[in-house]
Amino acid sequence: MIGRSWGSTLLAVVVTAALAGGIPGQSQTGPNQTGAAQTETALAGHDHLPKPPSGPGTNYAVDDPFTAQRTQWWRDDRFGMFIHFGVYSHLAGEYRRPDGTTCRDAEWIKRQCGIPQDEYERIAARFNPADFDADAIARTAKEAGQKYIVITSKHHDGYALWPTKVNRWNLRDHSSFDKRRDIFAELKAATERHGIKLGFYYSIWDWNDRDFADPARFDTYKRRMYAQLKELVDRYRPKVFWFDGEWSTDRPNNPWLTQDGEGLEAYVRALDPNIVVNNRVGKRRLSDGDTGTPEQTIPAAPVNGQLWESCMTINGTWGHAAWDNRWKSPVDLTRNLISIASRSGNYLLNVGPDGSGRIPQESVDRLRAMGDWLRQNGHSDAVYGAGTPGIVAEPKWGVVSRRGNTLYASVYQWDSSLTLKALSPFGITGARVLGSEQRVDVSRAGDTVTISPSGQPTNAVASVIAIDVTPPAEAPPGTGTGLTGSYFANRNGGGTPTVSKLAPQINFNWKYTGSPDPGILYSGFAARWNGFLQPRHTETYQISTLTSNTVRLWIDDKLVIDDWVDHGPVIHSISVPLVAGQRHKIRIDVKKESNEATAKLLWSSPNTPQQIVPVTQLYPAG
Ligand code: FHN
Repeated sequence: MIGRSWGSTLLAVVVTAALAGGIPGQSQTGPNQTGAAQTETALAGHDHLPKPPSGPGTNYAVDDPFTAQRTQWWRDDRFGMFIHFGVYSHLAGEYRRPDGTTCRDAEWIKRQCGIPQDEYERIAARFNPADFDADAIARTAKEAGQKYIVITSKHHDGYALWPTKVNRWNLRDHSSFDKRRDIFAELKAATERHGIKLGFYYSIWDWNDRDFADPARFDTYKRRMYAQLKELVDRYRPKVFWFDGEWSTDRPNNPWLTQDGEGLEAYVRALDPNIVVNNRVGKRRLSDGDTGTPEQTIPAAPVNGQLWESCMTINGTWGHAAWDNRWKSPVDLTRNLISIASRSGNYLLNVGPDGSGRIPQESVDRLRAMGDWLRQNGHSDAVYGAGTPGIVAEPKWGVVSRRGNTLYASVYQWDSSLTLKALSPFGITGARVLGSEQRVDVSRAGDTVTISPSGQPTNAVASVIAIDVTPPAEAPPGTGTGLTGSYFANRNGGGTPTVSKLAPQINFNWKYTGSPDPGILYSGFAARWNGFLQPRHTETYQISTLTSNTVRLWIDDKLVIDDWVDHGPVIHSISVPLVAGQRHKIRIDVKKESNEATAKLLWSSPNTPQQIVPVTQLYPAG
């Protein structure tokens, strides 16, 4: 791409230029009367832009999102509120063209209905969300049981909902709204009052910024984007950045590349290492960000290789559309939540406030109904902090989640005899229907568990039967220190390693510009890890490698994964019976041929939630 700079180069440019007291902006027409001076002023104010790590020796994998303290709240909370709100909300989903015809859409209405920029600016000038009530919004989320909120800070139309200084295309500078108000500051205060985390959606794709569509000036756009993200962090300390608009498309052309995602992710983590970042920071892959983003769909099983969150509309549109009455039922919405939690996922359920800033009553009613189920009978134990059971298969009559050594069978189709398929040995010490005194018998014959409630269901959405189980004792944590790492400044891993050092975990995301060691160029290298893997349970483990480029895995001298062809980020998995406490020999070979390099070793088992294999369970070669 002409004039494009990659990853760390750009970051250096952003830091250098800002530190030099200003970055040349692009004077633009319209509300973006972002004269160079204003851009420079706005960006020069960021003269302490963090300088993210980059270059040889950089590992962009900052931790294991499956187990990091940083993501613990996200993995426990399970249920969030998505909010799509902006100028498009003012149109309520319908645009009447000058010729009298009408066109319908929601947050894409400017592009899909061909609204000229000057006309859209006139519409924006009338936008006045005077009824935006942050406390009411936070209370609605709380009553629903939604533990975090992700609100659109800037959607594809480029319009910012906070008083950004990077341009004038925002709620403060281009609307009929009270210029003394800052709805994000109000929402930050309200969510804190109600114990709800706040995050921001931010669209990379920008229909408004002239530099976005110009390959020669895309970096100028990126500098503005970086500056806006820093404004959001400095002003509101978000817990989540939910990026979007990363896909290749036109009108305008979207030149976003995986290299851009590498730089953006590093930059956001340098702004605040605690922020949870979704995979649309890059190209929506397993090696991008912390969380996967299935949209309007629910994976049928736990996702291998990445935390995940299903985002979904509560009717049929993200932004407000007065004509959209495709409201999902409270039963379906609640069962979606329970099913998602039983597969170790999060549910980000959307509301689209209208042009005045109010959440439609139909949404409020459905969210309250979901909260009612969660509050009843302690049902929330089946969701918050719960995940895939591991030791039983998902039944047809409902779903099963697990917290510690309690299973929560959420029964959609009640019956006096409910069977489960056991996937590993475990005992049963008790069972109870939440909210009922009825007797429940649970028995096991082979791999069939039979649950026999004696009474009636307690709830039309889902009745929950808690079952206390006793899995086989696990071996104590190991005393491992990691695998022996051999790193080569060549692509074939031949000869003497350039660098040898202990690898506490196999959790490497070198991407384009990183490498195993400062002495190894990122243009091409090879790596080998040898040693022993020690499980804590005697059961069948799913051992997975998440790699970009090539991978070979041996366990007990048997080649079990072999993909020696240069590939993009993919996960390979193998089921292997392992013995608790026993040290199983392991060897992993990878090489970087081109593009980006990633190498992660994960495992899961009926009693081991998915994670990067921990250091305590890895031992160096002899
Ligand atoms: O184009 C957007 C769309 O408007 C909406 O924001 C959804 C929400 O995830 N994301 C994009 C479509 O994938």
